Amino acid sequence: MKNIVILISGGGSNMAAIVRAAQQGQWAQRHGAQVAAVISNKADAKGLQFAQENGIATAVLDHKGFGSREDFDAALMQRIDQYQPALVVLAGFMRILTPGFVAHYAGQLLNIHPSLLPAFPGLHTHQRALDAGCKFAGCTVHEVTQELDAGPILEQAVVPVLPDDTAETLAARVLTQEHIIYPRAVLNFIKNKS
Ligand code: NHR
Ligand code: GAR
Repeated sequence: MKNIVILISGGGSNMAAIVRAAQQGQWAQRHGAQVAAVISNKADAKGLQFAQENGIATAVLDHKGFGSREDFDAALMQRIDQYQPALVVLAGFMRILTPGFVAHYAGQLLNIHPSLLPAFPGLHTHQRALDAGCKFAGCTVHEVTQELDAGPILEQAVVPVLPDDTAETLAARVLTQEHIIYPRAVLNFIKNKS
């Protein structure tokens, strides 16, 4: 079985979209793949409950309990490797990962970023797109490399920016597209791995 481990920090709606796609698309039976675990760096991440309700193993590893990013990432790797994952998926995971972590999962680490990369890497993407006067925005699934939000692009989706948009209304419109492209990118990745 190809195990998928998903890292979250919050709502977990992208994680839930992937879990639902795996259930509805019978990924286990048809592709030998399953979401094996969901790991959060925040104990109060809402997505943890969804994962538990769907019979998926969960773990919390609070980065605040570690002295350095390297120590946190080492502990995170140990947790993840319990599941011998074929793929590690960042889904609203909000901690920048160390070079050691990225190297450990080279070629098997994906992220979804809420902008049309290479525009607006980093944080606060929706407000930055509004401030720049963009007429379109969107989201990008990419492979994670050492350089933040700069790895090879696998999928993108575009949404219009509307005249009265706030960062919140734009984020919500982008998020609906994230839920479409991320499960598709994960499935394609799994299929190409076999
Ligand atoms: N790590 C590496 N090495 N490369 C990438 O491309 C990564 C990554 C870790 C996370 C997701 C990314 C996004 O999609 C991601 C891509 C967090 C931050 C950040 O500044 C930036 C980008 C992303 C995720 N985090 C702060 C930090 O100090 C904490 C912010 C917070 O806790 O709210 O780590 O946008
Ligand atoms: C999503 O929009 C995701 O693209 C973004 O956070 C949201 C998480 O939603 N990720 C980042 O900003 C990473 N820095 P979710 O927890 O409901 O999937």
